[in-house]
Amino acid sequence: MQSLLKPFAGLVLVAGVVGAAHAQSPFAKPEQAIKYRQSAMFIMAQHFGRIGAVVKGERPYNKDEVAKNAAVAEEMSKLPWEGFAAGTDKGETHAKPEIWTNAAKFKSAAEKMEQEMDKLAQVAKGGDLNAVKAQFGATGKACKACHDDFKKQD
Ligand code: ASC
Repeated sequence: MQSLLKPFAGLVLVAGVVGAAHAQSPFAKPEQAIKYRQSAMFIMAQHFGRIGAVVKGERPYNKDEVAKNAAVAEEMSKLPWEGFAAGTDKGETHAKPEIWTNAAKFKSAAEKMEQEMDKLAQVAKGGDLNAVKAQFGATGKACKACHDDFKKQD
């Protein structure tokens, strides 16, 4: 009996590993992962955009307001990535397949954006508008670089 089952032992092991990988996903459905990452990006863009309005002179500079917006954007910048789970490349998404086929490059582009967003939050606390302007530009470049490579154009 044991020898009869042996050929299936590997299969059971693979099934177990695949099952565990799926069980680790915090999302019940792929659509939820997509919505989650888009929601984090949306909130981040809203708060980054409010700083952009100050940078462009469309909104008066208020140190505390900019610092708060930068802190929210920084917190959001940490969230989207777990939403790019396996099997979430299809559906209502602008995600390019390269996110999964070139995962190392995507990870480094994502980390670059997180780092720049973190710097923006630090600089914003300082209250120097010119420094905020410079770091806003650097952060926007990191957003754009990742979008150029990994987001389909609308
Ligand atoms: C934003 C926003 C982005 C980035 C990008 C920067 O405010 O929503 O996606 O900045 O446009 O180039």
